[in-house]
This record gives sequence, C-alpha cells and structure tokens, in this order.
Amino acid sequence: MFGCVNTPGSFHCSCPDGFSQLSADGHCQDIDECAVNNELGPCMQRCHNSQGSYRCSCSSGHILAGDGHSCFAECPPGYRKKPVTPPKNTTGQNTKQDCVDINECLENMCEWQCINLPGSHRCICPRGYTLQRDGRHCKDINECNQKNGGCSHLCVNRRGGFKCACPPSHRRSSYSWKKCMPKTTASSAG
Ligand SMILES: [Ca+2]
Ligand SMILES: [Ca+2]
Repeated sequence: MFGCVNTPGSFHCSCPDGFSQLSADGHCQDIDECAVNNELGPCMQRCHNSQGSYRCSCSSGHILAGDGHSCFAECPPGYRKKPVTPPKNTTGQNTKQDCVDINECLENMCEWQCINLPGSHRCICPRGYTLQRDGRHCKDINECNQKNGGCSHLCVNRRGGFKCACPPSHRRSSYSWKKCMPKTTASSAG
C-alpha cells in the first residue's frame, strides 16, 4: 500500500510511478514495462524490468544513448571495437579511437580477390571478367558484344577472354590475329 489518504467515509490510495493499483485491496503492483512491444517495452534493443522501474541496455557493439532508451553503434560502419587486451585503467573513455577497421578480406567476401580498405573493402576480378552487382562475384565479359570483339569475321566468346575465327573460305591474317584474309587458290608465290 502506498500513499493512502483517509477521506470522509472512505479512503483513497495512489501508487508511485511504475506501479499500478490493484482495485480492491489497494495494493500496488509493479508494472512490467518490458511486457509490451515484443518484450522490448520502450527500449530499442533490450529491456530489463525491475520493481517500480525498468532499464534498457544494448547489444554488443552498441552504447546506450543519453535518453536511456536508444542504442547507437560504438563504431562507424566498417569498423569494430578494438579488443582491449589490458584491463582499462586509463580514463575509461570509449571514443572512436578504440575502433579499428574490419578486414573484410579475412571473411572470404570476394570470389576472386579482395582489397581491404579503411572502413570498407573492394572485390576485384581478373582480366576478362567484370564484378557483378553483388560486389562479390565475377562474371565473364562477352567481348563479342562490343564491336564483334574487333574481329573481322567470327568472334567466339570464352571464359576470361575471346578469340577470333575465320570462315572456311578465309585464313587468319599473318599481321593480325583478329583479321581474316580470303584464301587464295593461286599459291604459286614463294
Ligand atoms: Ca576494411
Ligand atoms: Ca569472355
């Protein structure tokens, strides 16, 4: 019971913040603020109910904001908290200086080759391949789609490259592997 006041012929009770009043006997009961909103209550990430109150906390890598409810990432995207090897005996201030770049290349992010960058990474592909939209996989370039690959006659696409070919009536030019010359029946030269 909390704060009951006698009134003429009756009495009136009130409960402190965080408690709700049970109608009949005037007992106050804790309100479980965390029971709603998918067990999150008013918290962004984690909610802990207590008698007459509640408290929010955040998952690993996040810090509780000044409002006591929201969480924000300790480090900017692409960075992670530096593992603290010795126990912190300094000022104890967690600032961005404690964030280190994530080496995404250690996680096999790329089909071919990975370049780690501060705060990000980039996948690259071998010659003759282009990076797909997913940023990870490499796709063969069909060189024949662009100006027939520069071939004078036939263009044959291959994985990682292409080749030029000549129709039966032609032979490859000795000057360029992309060019075909008509076969000459008069082979008297030489
Ligand atoms: Ca990185
Ligand atoms: Ca190709």
